[in-house]
Formats: sequence, structure tokens, C-alpha cells
Amino acid sequence: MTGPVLVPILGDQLSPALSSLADRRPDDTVVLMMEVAEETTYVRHHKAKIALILAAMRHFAEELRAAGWTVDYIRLDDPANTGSFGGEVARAVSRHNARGVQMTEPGEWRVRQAMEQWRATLPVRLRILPDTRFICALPDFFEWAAGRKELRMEWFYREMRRRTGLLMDGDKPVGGRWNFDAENRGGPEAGLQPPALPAFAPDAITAEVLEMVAARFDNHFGSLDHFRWPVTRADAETARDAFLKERLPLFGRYQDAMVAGEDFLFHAALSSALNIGLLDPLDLCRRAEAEWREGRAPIEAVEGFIRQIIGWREYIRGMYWLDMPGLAEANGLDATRPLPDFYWTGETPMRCLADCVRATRDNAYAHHIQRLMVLGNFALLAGIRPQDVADWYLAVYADAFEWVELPNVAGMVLHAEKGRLASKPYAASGAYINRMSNYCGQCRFDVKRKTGPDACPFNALYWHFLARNEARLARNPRLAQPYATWRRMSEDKRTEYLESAEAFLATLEPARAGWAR
Ligand code: FAD
Ligand code: DLZ
Ligand code: SF4
Repeated sequence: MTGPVLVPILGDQLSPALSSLADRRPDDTVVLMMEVAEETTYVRHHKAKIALILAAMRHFAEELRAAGWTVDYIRLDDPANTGSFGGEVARAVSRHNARGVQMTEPGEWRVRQAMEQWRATLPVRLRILPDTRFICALPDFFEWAAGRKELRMEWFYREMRRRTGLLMDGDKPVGGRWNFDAENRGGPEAGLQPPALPAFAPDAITAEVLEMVAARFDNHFGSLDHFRWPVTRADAETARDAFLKERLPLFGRYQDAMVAGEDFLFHAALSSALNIGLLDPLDLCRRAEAEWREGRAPIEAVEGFIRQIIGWREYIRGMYWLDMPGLAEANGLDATRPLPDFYWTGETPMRCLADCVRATRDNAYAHHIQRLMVLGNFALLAGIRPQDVADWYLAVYADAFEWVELPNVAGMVLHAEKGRLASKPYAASGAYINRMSNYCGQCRFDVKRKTGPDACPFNALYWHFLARNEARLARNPRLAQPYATWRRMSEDKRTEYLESAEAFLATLEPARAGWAR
């Protein structure tokens, strides 16, 4: 074959600096972009997630064409579309008489496995290059992890600070501390008024995608009425600049707060733009650092934000590739309950959960503490099957790709890997949610009551969780105090907690089949 080199670019690889383009010349390359049924339905993604990715892909194709690249763009409704990456790459190789295929490694294990199979079937060589948009290359992460007994994020994060020089004074952290987390625990103070997110009116390309998604994916979860995500690099940069100016200064203080009806608070809402390649993580961190150096944002906000990106985001990605494929099957706490239906409908008298599901349905977004301490905490305490929970998170969030979703769900939230990512499960009773939110005042349950039909269900579920996992968790030093409290309770009190939790669990309706897959 004597034609050009084919460079397939996936829906979360929308960066002009992609490694697969770095050594290519436009006159000897065809870029292939593919809208394929398999990717739109391997879980039944939120409508807004599909719209985001397809609209961003179509805009990126235009961006590449304007820069001189030849782009072969396959649309979902093309009658010849085979519906899979593999089928479309094979068709394109033959259509262009391509002499080779060159790609940046994909973000998901599933796709990587499929690509390895293509090597046997494609008539030309397939070259797979590392994804250099991440700050820590995978071999470096594996080297960091090798031989360590405990793979704690905090140690990795310090390495990344040293390596990037972010918030460093020579070899010392600025302000004399690595971590300002203790200053980041502000609750929902009355009158908290976060600035609105910038709104991007759909242009003709986005409007066409929204119409197609509404018609074709009508039976998928979620609403398109509030579609707000940036789908071009220019809009993502506008969203970034608005965050740095208007919300970053208070990001740290209210990072863990939850306010009913305030869906974004002071969070960045930039994860989808980062994950699909419209923003560069290191560039974003350098801009955040500049806000602190120029006195426009306090250190606890900027350090907290940078930690999420060079710390958590990079660490989570490394852990995914380190622990796959076992991570997808992990169920260290033997949780077997099916996902309750209210995760899809939002129909539950528990105000906190109802508001988090409502926000998820409206925006394909919930902020971190809603995902971790409300939706995730409930799944942990109620013993929901990790694979059901992971499918739900993968389907419902605009920023969800398995490399970032799965370690957060299975590792952080469900303790399915028995503490590899978190030294203790993030289990909490209603008191935590009450402290960090204004949900409980609007709830039919009483957060102060411990048992009975009017008591906040999180309270009895918390003890039920600890009791049923005693053999697995009681030796964890970080749980010594709650287990000591449990053992000090009278037999009657313990029975009351367990019976109250059982009575509540018996009311949960399992999700109707077919929502996620
Ligand atoms: P901010 O709160 O403003 O944080 C800034 C950035 O830090 C985010 O944009 C994100 O890139 C990064 N970040 C923060 N926390 C994490 C984390 N734990 N892991 C990785 N990156 C992080 N994030 C995703 O991008 N995709 C997911 O599918 C996803 N699933 C999650 C599932 C669960 C159960 C939990 C607890 C967290 C999950 N997260 C996921 C992490 C986090 O909740 C989101 O990144 C964040 O809510 C995105 O909103 P934001 O941009 O406003 O983030
Ligand atoms: C999530 C998604 C969706 C919904 N649709 C497409 C698509 O049609 N074409 C495409 O290239 N990518 C899509 N994606 C993103 C892919 O699922 C993602 O690139 C892989 O999972 C690898 O991370
Ligand atoms: Fe949630 Fe319990 Fe508070 Fe109701 S009382 S909002 S269920 S934590």
C-alpha cells in the first residue's frame, strides 16, 4: 500500500498536540474521525454526554481542516458506517490505500484490547503512541508504584509538585506546607451566591447534534434542556478563564459544601473539557498558580485545585492502568444488592439523594462531594454491587471515561479493592451530610433520629455497614473508634440499628433492567 498514513482520533482525543499527529505532515496523512454506534451505546450514556462528544468531535474536525489537515469524518447516520472503531479503521485503510495506521493510546482498557486485536487483521502496521497529554507517563507511574506497600495519593502528589515545579520554592512547597486541605472544609453558609457558569449558545453544528441526539437516543437517561458544556477549544478557554477569575478564589473554602439547587457552587466544571482534550491539564494548573502568585486567589484555593489535577487526576489514571482488568471485577466487600431505581428516577424521599440525581439528570454533572459522600456513600452503606454502581457513573456524567470513573467508584467509594486507593472506606452517617449541606432541613427524614421509620436512613445504614463488614474492616486502625463505639452499645441498641436498616433496605426497588446497558 502506498497511500498516506491514517491517523484515527477518538472522541476524547480532541487536542491538536496529540502524540499521533506530532511527527505527521498534513500532505501525507489522513485523519480519521468516527461516530460509531458501539461507543454511543456500550453503556447508555446520558444524552448530554453523547451530544458533548459528537459536537466537540465535529468542531475539532473543522479545527484540524482549518489547520491544513485532511479529515475523513464518518457520521453516525452514514449508511455504510459499520458501527465500530475496528470496522471503520479497516474500511478507511482500504478506502485511502493507507500504508500504515498511527494512533494515540486510548483512555479505556476495552478499546486498548480491541486495538491489539486489529494488529492481526489490519493489512498494515499499527503504531500506538503514549498519550502525552497526561503529566505522568504510565511507565513513570508504574515505577513509582513498584515495590511500595502503600500507594497513597499524597506521596504521589508531592512527587508531581517537585516534578512540575508547581507551587514550589526551590525544593520546598510554597507556604511551607504541601497540603491546605484543613482550610477547605467550609459548610453551606447562608446566602452563598456562586457566580453563574458561562453559557454557550449552540451554533449550527451543535444544534444539529442536539437534534439528532434527542431523536436517536430518546430512551437514554438525562435531559438536554440545560445543555451547557463547551464543545470548542475557544469556549472551553472562556469557561476556564471565567473559573479562574470568578470561582477559583472560593474553590478551596467551599470544595466540600453542598447546597440544594446550586449545582456547581465554586467548582470548575472543567472535567469534561479536560477529559476530551479541549484543555491541557498542566497549562490549566500553571494559570491557577499565576492567580496565586499575582495575589488574586488564596493559597488554599490554588493548592487545593492543583492537587485535584496533578494529584488525584494523574494518580487515578495510573491506578486504572496498574489495576486493570481486575479492577472491573473487584468486589472486596462482597456487595450484591442491585442498584435502586431511584438512581435513575430521583424518586426518593431522601432529599440529598433526590437533589443529586436531579442535578445529574439536568446537567450530566454532580460535584465531587455529591458523587462521593451522597450518591457513593449510599451505595457503599447499602451494599450495592460495584459493577452496577460503576455502570451508572459511567453512563450519567459528561466527564465519565472508564480510566477516571472506575478507580473513583470501585476504589475510592466502594472499597472494592480492600483499601488500595483509600486507607478507609468513606462511610458516613447523616451527620456528615447535615454538616456539609442544607439538604436535611428540607427532608422528610429526621437527621438527628437514629432508628425507626422517620430516622435518616444513613444513620442505621452506617452501623449496618460496619456490623456486616466487621470481619473485614475491624482491624483497620482508622476504624478503631467507630468499632469501639459499636461494641460499647447494648445488645438491644445494636439490634434496633440492624432492624431499622433492614426495614429500610427492604423498601428499595431495584432498577428496571436496561437503563445502563
Ligand atoms: P473540580 O472539583 O473543580 O476539580 C478540578 C478538577 O480536578 C476536575 O475537573 C478533575 O479533572 C480533577 N479531579 C478532581 N477530583 C478528581 C478525582 N477524584 N479523580 C480524577 N480527577 C479529579 N471525574 C471525572 O473526570 N470523570 C469521572 O467519571 C469521575 N467519576 C467520579 C466518580 C466518583 C464516585 C467520584 C467520587 C469522583 C469522580 N470523579 C470523576 C472525580 C470528580 O468528582 C470530578 O472530576 C469532578 O466532580 C468534576 O467536576 P469539576 O471539573 O467541577 O471538578
Ligand atoms: C463516549 C463516546 C461516544 C458517546 N461516542 C463516540 C464516538 O462516536 N466516536 C468516538 O470516537 N468516541 C466516542 N466516545 C468516546 C470513546 O468512547 C472514547 O474515546 C473511548 O472510550 C476511549 O477512551
Ligand atoms: Fe439525606 Fe438523611 Fe439529610 Fe434526609 S436527613 S437529606 S436522607 S442525610
